[in-house]
Amino acid sequence: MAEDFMKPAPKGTYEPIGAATLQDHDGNSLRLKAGTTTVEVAVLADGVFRIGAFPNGRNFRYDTPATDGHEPVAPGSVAIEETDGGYTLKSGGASVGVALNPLRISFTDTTGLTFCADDGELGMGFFRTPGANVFTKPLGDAVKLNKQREAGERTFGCGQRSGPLDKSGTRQTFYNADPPEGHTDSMDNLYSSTPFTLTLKDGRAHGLLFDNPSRSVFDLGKETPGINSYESLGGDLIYYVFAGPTPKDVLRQYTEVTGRTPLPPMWALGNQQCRWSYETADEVREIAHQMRERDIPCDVVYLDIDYMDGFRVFTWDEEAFPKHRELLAELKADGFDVVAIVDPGVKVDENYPVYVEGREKGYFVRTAVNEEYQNAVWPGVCAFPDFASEAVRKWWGENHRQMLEDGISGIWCDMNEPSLFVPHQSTMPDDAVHNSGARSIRHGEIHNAYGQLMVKGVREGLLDIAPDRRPFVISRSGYAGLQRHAMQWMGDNSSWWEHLYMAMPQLMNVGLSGVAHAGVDIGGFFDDTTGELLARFTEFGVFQPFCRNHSVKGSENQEPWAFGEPYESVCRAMISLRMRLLPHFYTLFEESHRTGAPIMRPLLFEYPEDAKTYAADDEFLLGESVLVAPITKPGIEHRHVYLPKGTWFHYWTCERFDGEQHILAHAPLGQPAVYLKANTALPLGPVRMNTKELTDAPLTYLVYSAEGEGTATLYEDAGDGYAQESGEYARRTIRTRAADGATTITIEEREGTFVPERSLAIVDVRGIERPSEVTVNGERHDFDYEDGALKVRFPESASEAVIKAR
Ligand code: MIG
Repeated sequence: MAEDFMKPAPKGTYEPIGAATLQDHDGNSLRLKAGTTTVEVAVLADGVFRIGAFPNGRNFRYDTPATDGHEPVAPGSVAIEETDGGYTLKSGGASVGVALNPLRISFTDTTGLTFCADDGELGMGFFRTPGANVFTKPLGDAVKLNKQREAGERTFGCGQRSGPLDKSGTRQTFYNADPPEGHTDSMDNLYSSTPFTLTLKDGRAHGLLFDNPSRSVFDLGKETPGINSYESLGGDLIYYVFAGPTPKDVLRQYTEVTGRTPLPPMWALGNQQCRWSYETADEVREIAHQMRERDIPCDVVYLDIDYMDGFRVFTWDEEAFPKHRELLAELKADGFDVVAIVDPGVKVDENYPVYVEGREKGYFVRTAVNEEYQNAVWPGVCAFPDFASEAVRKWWGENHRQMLEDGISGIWCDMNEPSLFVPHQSTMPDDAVHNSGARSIRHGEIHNAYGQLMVKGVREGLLDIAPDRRPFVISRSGYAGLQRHAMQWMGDNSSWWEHLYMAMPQLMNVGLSGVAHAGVDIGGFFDDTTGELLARFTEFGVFQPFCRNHSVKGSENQEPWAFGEPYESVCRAMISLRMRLLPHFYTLFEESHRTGAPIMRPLLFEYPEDAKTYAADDEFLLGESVLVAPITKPGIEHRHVYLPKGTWFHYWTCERFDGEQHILAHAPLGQPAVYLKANTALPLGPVRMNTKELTDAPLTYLVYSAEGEGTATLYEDAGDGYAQESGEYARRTIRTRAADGATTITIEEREGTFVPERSLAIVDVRGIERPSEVTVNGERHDFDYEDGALKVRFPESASEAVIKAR
């Protein structure tokens, strides 16, 4: 059977669910019966619906890793109405309609638009194979859902992908794997699977989560233009529908079910330097030293697999890293946090306590014939923790205690698809068994969630060990809801211009799929980069939520200084700009934590009614107000940019543009095309070598002013810990209004009790003529005006500042 595990089992014949009858109902759900299948239709929150079909007399269960056992609180007021031939459940203006004969389900949003209607003929159903048994079909019957695809409907999301933003008319496979070098469209499934789509139709957004962590395929109008189908190898048929009607609503609704990104520690937003591997303590010291010596801001250095003793997790190579505690303390004193890699494979070694303990406690995955499942990874032959079990996750988490006590700040979880060496870059067979927990589960039933269950254990462990700190966990693999536990990096991209381009649609779809904290390796992982590619990659990379340069063993060095001038200066300037942008990034992280909104946003997220944004693959918004359009080809300085509705200013030259327009941007090396939205203040901090460096330097509100008005937000807190949850944060709204020759900027009173260190704030207004006078809170005030920039300083303590320039 071993050689068959990459191939799905024979599927059998599809049988749609037929007529159903009502069994019972409560305030927000109906239970129906169709043959031996029980179907539940529930309203979980306004605009959030859940459908579950449980075949063969199986019980209801929704506790997949996507929800992590959390269920939104049902709304108080669901109206259940009997209709001609079925029922309607209505809540908050959106509804689900259930027709009984045959059982077909459809939805209506608050604008009255019907969406996600079952295909009349195919509906939902199961693939039956007479005579199948647990060896021929270890996962039972495959399941399939068929929905009508409306004319003009466009599909986005689908988590981590290699192709363009728009997935309409394609087939997408969800099966976590460590793909061959050089991600391309020929293998659409990568390390992580988020079986979620966001669709747009007439500017209205809806979402669908097909919650099944076994191998799944979405066909988004490819096989049959009028059908979207969603299919999994086995298990139950559970899906959630999110009624929108804006993309923001869909992300809020989706993350109500799958969870939101916790606030990261501030240091994790700083610049990070990695390589496979900095192999000795002295090499790590040298990298840290170079960063400081060359004035290149850096918060984090990484330890890749070579810090371990023979790749045994939770050990140190004492020769290459003698006295590692001293090394970590020295780095800390110099403002560096250190993140270390931990893979799931545990070396089979009788003299290695982690293995021996895991084996004795029965904590490893078993084979179909109940032996320890073993395969080779970096350490040689390994066993694999059964992360589906809570006890195993707890044990795994606890194993990080010494690392944290030694001074490691964050944990990087790699190879957790899991990736295996035999055969090369394969993964665990579907018929392996997870039986350390409450129930026995075939690996194939939860394959796509293995990595996510690992990082759940790591995050919870770090929280137990250091309850006052915010855990920092990176994962390569994940499933829907990964954002609750870890941030995600995109794995092994290549040092190719194509991959600089690909990073944008990839990260935007990841963001639309709930994972806001994400990034690709700057400079590219595989292959050798060049000075120009590194510089252009960095021009893009510093705008990612996660900013880390990383590359493969044996490649050319690609630290920011590796190619000399002019590239080193470009990298320094870009990384310095990143540091200046941290107040804005942090504000976006807090918004995402509260609402699920992505940080790096496709234009369509803010402008869903403008169809021209749907193909804007190579530009993005940071929040609402910063538009970035990187250069992704060698030897050019110009590119096309689409500016959406509104007034925009070029960041470097202050040139003004009206939106809903295609323009040609000039972007010489060091000046990537960045545009700021008029009247939307951008909070900029000082350039620091790291985020721990104390500063009382003023904060600058950069405002490009044009007739009209706008608002922006600044959110701040201590940058780590949890005091913000009891009110120790500071949120300010900044309003800008330009009319009748005067620009008025109101920095509203601070909400929350956090008080920043600085004593001064600066308002820096562009796009206006030299004013004849400036007033602050009604009093005439000093100002500078130079090169078209008006600067006004005022005390940070001003509870409200109204700055008027006329
Ligand atoms: O088999 O730890 O994606 O970032 O440097 C390769 C070594 C294992 C893959 C990760 C990459 C990391 C590398 N790892």
